[in-house]
Amino acid sequence: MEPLNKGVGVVMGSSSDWDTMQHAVSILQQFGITHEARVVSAHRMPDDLFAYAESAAERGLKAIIAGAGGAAHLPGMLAAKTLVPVLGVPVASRHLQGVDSLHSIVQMPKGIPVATFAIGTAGAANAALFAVAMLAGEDPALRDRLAQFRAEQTEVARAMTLPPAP
Ligand code: RP5
Repeated sequence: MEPLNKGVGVVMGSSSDWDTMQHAVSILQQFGITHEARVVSAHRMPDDLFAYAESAAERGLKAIIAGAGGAAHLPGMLAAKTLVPVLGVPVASRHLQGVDSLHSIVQMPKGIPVATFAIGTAGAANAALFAVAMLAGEDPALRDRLAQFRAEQTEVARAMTLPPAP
C-alpha cells in the first residue's frame, strides 16, 4: 500500500456503505485533506483488515474513518490493531435501521476506544470534520478553513426565517 502522508483513511465494510460514507469523503475533499477510500470488510476480508491496520501508522495515516452496518466490528477491530485513532460511523442497516451498527461500534469494552459518531450521513460528515479538527491542531491554515466553515454555517442559520420558505 502506498504512503498517505498526514492523510485520512476512509474504509467501509461494503460498497453498499458508499452512499453514507461518501459524505465523509466529500468533507475531506472540501478541506483538501489527503485521503483514500476503500472497502475493507471485517468478516469477508479479515486478513486485509489486519494488513490495513498494521500498516496505517507507517503509511502516515493520522486517522481512520471506518463505517459499517449490522454487527459492525470493522472499527473496533481496526482500533485493536493500530494506534492510529479510529472514528466509527454506524451505517443504517436494513432491519434495525443502524441501531445495531451504533451499539456494535459505541459499546467498545474499556481499553480500545473508537470515537463513535451518529448513524448515517451526519455521522459520516461529522467524523470527517472531527478528523479535520485533529489535523488542524498542527496546521494553522487548516484551522482557518475550519473556522470559515463554521462561520458560514452560522450565517446560514442566522438568515433562516419562519415560517420556512416553501
Ligand atoms: C456490513 O454489512 C457492511 O458494512 C454493510 O453495511 C452491510 C451489508 O453489506 P452488503 O451485504 O451490502 O455487502 O458488513
